[in-house]
Amino acid sequence: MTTTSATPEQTDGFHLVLDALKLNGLETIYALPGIPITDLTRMAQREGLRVISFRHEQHAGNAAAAAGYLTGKPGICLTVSAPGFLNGLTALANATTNCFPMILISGSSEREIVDLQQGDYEEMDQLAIAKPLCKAAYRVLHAEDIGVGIARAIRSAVSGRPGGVYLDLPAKLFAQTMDAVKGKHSLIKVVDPAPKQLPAPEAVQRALDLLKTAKRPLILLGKGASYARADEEVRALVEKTGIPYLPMSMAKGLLPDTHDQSASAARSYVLEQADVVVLVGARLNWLLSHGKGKTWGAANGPKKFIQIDISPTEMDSNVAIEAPVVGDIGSCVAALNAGIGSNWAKPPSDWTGAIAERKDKNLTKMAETLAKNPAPMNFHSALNVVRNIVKARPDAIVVNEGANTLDFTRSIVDMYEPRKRLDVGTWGIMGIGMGFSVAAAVETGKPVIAIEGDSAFGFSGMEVETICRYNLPVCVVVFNNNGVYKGTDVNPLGGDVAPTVFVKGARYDLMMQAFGGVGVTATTPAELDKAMNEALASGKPTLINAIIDETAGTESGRITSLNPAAALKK
Ligand code: ADP
Ligand code: TPW
Repeated sequence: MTTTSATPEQTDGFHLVLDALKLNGLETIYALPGIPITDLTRMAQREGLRVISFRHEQHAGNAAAAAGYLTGKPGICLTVSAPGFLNGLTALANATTNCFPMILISGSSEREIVDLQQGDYEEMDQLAIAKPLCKAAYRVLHAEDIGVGIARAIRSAVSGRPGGVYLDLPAKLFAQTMDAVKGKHSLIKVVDPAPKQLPAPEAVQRALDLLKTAKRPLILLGKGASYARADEEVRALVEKTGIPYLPMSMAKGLLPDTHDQSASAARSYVLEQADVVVLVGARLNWLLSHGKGKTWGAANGPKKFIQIDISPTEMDSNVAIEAPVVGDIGSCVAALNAGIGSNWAKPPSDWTGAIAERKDKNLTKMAETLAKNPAPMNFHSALNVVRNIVKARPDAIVVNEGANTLDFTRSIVDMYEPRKRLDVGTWGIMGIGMGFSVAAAVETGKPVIAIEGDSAFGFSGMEVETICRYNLPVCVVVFNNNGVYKGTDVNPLGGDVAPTVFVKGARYDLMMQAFGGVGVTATTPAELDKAMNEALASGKPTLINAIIDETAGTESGRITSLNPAAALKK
């Protein structure tokens, strides 16, 4: 091995990295160039990989995470050292928290200098910093180990519970050369990167036995079930058993939200009343009130849980799991389905009937609210438009963030196909909007509709330039109510405006126009409908500044009770 540039018989670190990615079908890189990876991005493009270049690494990282979720292959994010790496790290940690597979590849300084803290350009011990924030972290020091490094990163990202992986590539690695034939042989095409994990037959039987005793069964589908791509198996489980189901936010559309057995419109009732709950790729975390308390009808006694998950340590994380079924969702659900014959007793009609009654009542109430046409628009009248657009274009991908904007979109906009809804996920993080939108458009070629609170949009707003640069079919709708949550807070002392308030009447539409996209302001549902339809028909990057009543909505949306001050008010 030498560090001179490669001759025709030789290859180098740059090419080995790119060849290893290509060999494993990883052909899109979400990146932000700079020392030491600028040439890697140029060479990647020359070698036929697609390089999507961002304005901030967090959004490149979010794009990689969304790509991982949408394709089941690890999304690749490439950054420079120290600050670029740190900017990407939030996305890596968020991907890991959400069980999305991605690999953050960052250039770094040489070990000799970093370990003696001698003050290199953008010096940082990146590997040590990344380790606690992701599923696995590796560094490659020698060109001949690049193949192994990338293979290990791929396996770590997608096998078992998926997550984020960090791969540290010191600058000098890229310029190392080695014999081209030996280099080629050093690369690994990963065989079966996410192997099936079959559940034990006795675990399946235990689950079936418990399910048979249920008087008020419920199936809860999480984003793990969407990710698993076991769409037909999941549908068969729901339909063969006749059990009502609830989708978590990103599991909406795994079965169409309009499905007869969807209990979404009777959510509180079914969570409170169910006696046996089947969790399919959903954790009993804060989003499900930890499986405890009033939400779960604690007064009616404890529930019994069947939990299907690939991670054995997820079991009993919050409450006792009576029947754990550990394995991949496809295999687990198939095994359960095999034990559910045509003579399976459907749930008692007093249970399904009570749910249907509540659903009818709530859906009628919702229809009345949606039919109103207040001036200015509120969340409901604006989302009624989005609801109808998505109904007409069920293949479009909906990206969604904000507080009220998130909660109302989730409950009002029905989804019809699997993996069409991307949102703030397990952390409730703001800033995923434009990164997720770019990846959704790039990976699927489908239209993307991003429904964004005005605060939420601000976290990634500069990436509208990226959307314009790559001419992506993304329609961003900013729900502009002049602030975080609402625009009505007042500083009691005068002077500066309140911390939650923005410039009134901000023209977000001009941001898109600045880069050659379409920017429109919509003050009525009719204007919003027209602008969205035009965006979908043209496929042009579009930003609609939708003016929403600044008094509409509530503090923190539906999670007001998590604000520490709420405890003081009790
Ligand atoms: P939600 O937020 O929708 O409730 P979570 O992110 O909390 O969903 O839970 C997803 C769960 O799905 C995780 O516990 C993860 O281990 C699991 N999971 C992800 N992929 C698979 C798979 N292919 N098979 C089984 N479980 C999976
Ligand atoms: C990384 C805290 C949660 S929701 C939100 C913030 C700042 C914005 C709500 O206002 P928006 O929506 O978007 O205008 P709406 O519909 O209510 O008007 N930093 C990060 N993540 C989170 N979750 C926050 C801050 C937060």
